[in-house]
Amino acid sequence: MRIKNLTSITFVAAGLLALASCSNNNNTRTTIGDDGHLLWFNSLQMEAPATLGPTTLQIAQENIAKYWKSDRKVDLKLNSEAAAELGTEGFEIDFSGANICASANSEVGLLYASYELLRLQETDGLAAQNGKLTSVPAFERRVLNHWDNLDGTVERGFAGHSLWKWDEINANDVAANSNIYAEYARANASVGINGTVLNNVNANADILTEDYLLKVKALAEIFRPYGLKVYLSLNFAAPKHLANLETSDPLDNEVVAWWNAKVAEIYKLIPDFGGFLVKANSEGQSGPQDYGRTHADGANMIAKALEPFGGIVMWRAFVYDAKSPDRAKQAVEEFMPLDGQFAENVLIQIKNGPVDFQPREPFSPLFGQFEKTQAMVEVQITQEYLGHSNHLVYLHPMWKECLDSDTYERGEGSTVGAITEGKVMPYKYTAIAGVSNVGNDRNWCGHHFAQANWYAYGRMAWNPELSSEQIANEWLMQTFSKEKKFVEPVGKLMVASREACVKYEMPLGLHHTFKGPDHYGPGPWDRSIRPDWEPAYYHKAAADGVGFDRTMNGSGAVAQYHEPLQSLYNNVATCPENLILWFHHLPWDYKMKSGRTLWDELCLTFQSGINDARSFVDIWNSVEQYVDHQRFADVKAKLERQAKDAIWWRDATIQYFQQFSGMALPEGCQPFQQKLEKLMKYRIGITNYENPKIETLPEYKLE
Ligand code: BDP
Repeated sequence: MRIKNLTSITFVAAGLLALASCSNNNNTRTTIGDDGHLLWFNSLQMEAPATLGPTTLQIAQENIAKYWKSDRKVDLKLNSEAAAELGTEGFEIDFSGANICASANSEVGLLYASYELLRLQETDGLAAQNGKLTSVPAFERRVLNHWDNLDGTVERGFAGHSLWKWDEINANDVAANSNIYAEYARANASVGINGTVLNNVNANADILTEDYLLKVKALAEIFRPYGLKVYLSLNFAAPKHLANLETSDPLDNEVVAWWNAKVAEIYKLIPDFGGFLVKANSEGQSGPQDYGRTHADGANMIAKALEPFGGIVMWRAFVYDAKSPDRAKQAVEEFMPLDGQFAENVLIQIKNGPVDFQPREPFSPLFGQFEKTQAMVEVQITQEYLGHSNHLVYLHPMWKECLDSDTYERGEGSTVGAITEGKVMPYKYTAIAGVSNVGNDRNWCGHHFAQANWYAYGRMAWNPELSSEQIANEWLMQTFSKEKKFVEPVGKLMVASREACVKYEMPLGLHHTFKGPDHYGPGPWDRSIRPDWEPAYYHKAAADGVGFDRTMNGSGAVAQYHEPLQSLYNNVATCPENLILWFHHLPWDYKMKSGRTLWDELCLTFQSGINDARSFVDIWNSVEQYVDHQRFADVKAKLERQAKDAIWWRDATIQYFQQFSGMALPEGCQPFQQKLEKLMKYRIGITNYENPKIETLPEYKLE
């Protein structure tokens, strides 16, 4: 059809819309949110916010004025008398009177209260409320880490390009900027996220130039009414790069003066600037060790500059050396000798596990070991190792597993969560970080269900007690449909999806068996420029068995855990089987608790992961009537892809291991669909970590 003029375009568009709604039955909400852009505001059909304008209080008031549907009036009250324990961000909602009364010490507390009310309304949670609901965030700083580069690419980003259009950000007329930034800030505020690190930890020093800082200021002004503070990743060598100093030595007076002046310049522009995130002396990034100084010297120099302004340093513990026989031990080895040396406004930002965001790792032992240093957890929301934005993997169960892990370091109950919330030792600052999965894709996160991970991260950072089920269900109700026949099965699917991914990617404690460097797809044979980037470093598959011996007879990493964990992990008979190959190298015919050999168990666990992924397609097909056609089709295609990928992962990993075990597939396993030789030849064309473009995906059949 040739479209001749504007009128006919409108006509065609209207016709398509009409068609779309005809093709769905009554239960389906065919809305303008079909493309997923409205996130969890879909059920409210929230309008796009203005880029700039209303104050925090006005946003809270408008939330209620526009979107509150009940006859009961809501009063928003600032500075209530009873509210001291609510702190600066908490709120109380009193449902007992004729009017519902929300009170808080600050405007942002009321803003959070308004989102809580809307969430309760949209998830049928109001009826259960009759007394007072008090809500105070568990972590003071609930931060997103964007690994966004200044050139617009996103490291490990799978949702298009960076949201930040640095070339287009208008520093002189903030209101003229795109309102996507306000939409982004609103989404964060609605789930309690109050900080955002705008740039990649592999930081370009240029972010600290005046040109960029003016743009950062413009973004900060858009974010401010939503309670969202801006932080930046810094490049430790910035004094050399930007000011041509001869050194970036943290004990050099000129360097110290440069940072002091730079920090003062930032606070002049952005009075509520949150602070810096630092990746130093890791994977080629510069750091204090370049000058014979320690992480503490480096962190404290920056911390001192920030201190008068209330800023913090989040100094990452992600360090490892190519020559080490066990990378999992290195953060403890490098940071424990510095315990007690860090300034009060330094937090050590530690990945949940000791290696690198694998589908399952034990918790990092550094959390418990620190006695005098504030630790914070870093989780990864973007699915670097969990199927990128092609797989539906709801990550909350994985993060909660870490927060709920008991370190036993300060007696029973000193969980990672309790420690980092400052409940075990008093912390001046508490924080949590999540590596963002947001890009400029229309649906923000690449996969519609990846939005749930952004949502869940915020909800967890505010309240780590919430269950995975609750968060999944409330997200589904707001994002898709309140229909019980939809929420129940799909909620279960979400909660099961992380374990499914562990099973089809790398079960029983296996880790890092990916194809590099994109970390998508199986590649246990893969080679790299560094031995510790090669899968064989981790799986150690050989004729005598598989797994990494981290016992006292092996690398000794178990010794970094407090008793009873040390003995529990060290002893193969007591080591949890879901981590057994993390801690033990075992013969292929090792007898598992099920009575099966390790080999059979491995094959059958992969198969069970395939079955789960396959069942997700069926579950999704069964709820078609409750989902708009566009999101239904998008998710269906990705779920099919995920189920095929699960077979691919199994085919490749098991056939590769079979070369060493010499054992056959046990009964209950589907035959291989593709031969190892062929699978080893597949190359995936991913460049710049942008949307994965798989050019040569092996052909798989689902049936
Ligand atoms: C690894 C990523 C790499 C990051 C690094 C980090 O592969 O792209 O730069 O972590 O956290 O997981 O610094």
